[in-house]
Amino acid sequence: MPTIKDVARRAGVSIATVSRTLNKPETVRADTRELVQAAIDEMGYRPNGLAQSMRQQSSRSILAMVPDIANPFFAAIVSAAQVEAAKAGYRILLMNTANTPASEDAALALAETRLVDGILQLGERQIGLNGWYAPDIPVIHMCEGPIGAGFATIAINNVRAMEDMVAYLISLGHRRFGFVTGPENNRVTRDRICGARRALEAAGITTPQRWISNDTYNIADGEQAFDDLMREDAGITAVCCFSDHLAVGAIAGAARHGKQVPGDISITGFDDVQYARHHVPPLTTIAQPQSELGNTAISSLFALMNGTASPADMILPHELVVRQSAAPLR
Ligand code: XLF
Repeated sequence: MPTIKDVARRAGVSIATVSRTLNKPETVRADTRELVQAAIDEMGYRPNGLAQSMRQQSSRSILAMVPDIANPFFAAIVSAAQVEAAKAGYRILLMNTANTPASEDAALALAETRLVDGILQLGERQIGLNGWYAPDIPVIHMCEGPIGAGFATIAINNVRAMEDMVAYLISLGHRRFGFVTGPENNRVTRDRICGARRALEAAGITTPQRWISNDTYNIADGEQAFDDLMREDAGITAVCCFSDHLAVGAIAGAARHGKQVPGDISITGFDDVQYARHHVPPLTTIAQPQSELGNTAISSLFALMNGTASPADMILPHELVVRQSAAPLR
């Protein structure tokens, strides 16, 4: 592999000139820059990224910690973040965490060794809590992050969002619900349960509802949860799922039980992922502004990195999207 020394020799300039051409091109004369660039191209020289980050005191990399890369909800957020970051010459590195402590250790190691300049934590675990100390690195918590805890969390109001969904289903005449939630210890699951209870209470509905919690927000768990619901109460008329993935699984479960959606049973999602409008039936769901979440996270992270802002929470708007997977009670 050619080194910077080889390039300098081929271009007939000093190593310092090659280095300045790469890192501060504006300080090098145009004809010299062309000579150096030609040597780089001819030799296929690739600068050593690690050495460059050390010199520039910046890796120009941001770590996105994603609980589940198979969920298009997170993919949409990271794609938007990547486009925004690229405008400032930053790249995004992705870590699939499954919300595990081990992933925190790995992220911390990257942060400590300065291989990343900032972190977007899209999952539940709080960097700086959970027993690991806050590294001296800017972090934006997103989606599942803690609100009002002194961290910078960007998310929707999950309590309100689920309250809106359940109030809508109640307005369609539903009274017997099954709730397919995410992991019980997950902050957004707790918030969404709270929102559902508020809507039930506000409508004076006191009959016991069925709650099935899951280890994940995944499709397979949604299908399994539908079986569990039918064992507990086959007369449920609406199933409120805590993600679109869970709703797709629940709809598959309903088909196995010979139930039409929404004719026999209404099933709703949460997130409004890309496929939600194309699914059969199209999902009634809560839209989270995925592009805006990604863009805002990057601008907030840069503000923290540049010291132009201190950590502050930001609540983005959600929207109830009415499609065909829920219908008035027959
Ligand atoms: O990260 C949260 C939990 O589940 C996100 O809002 C989601 O709904 C993704 O499916």
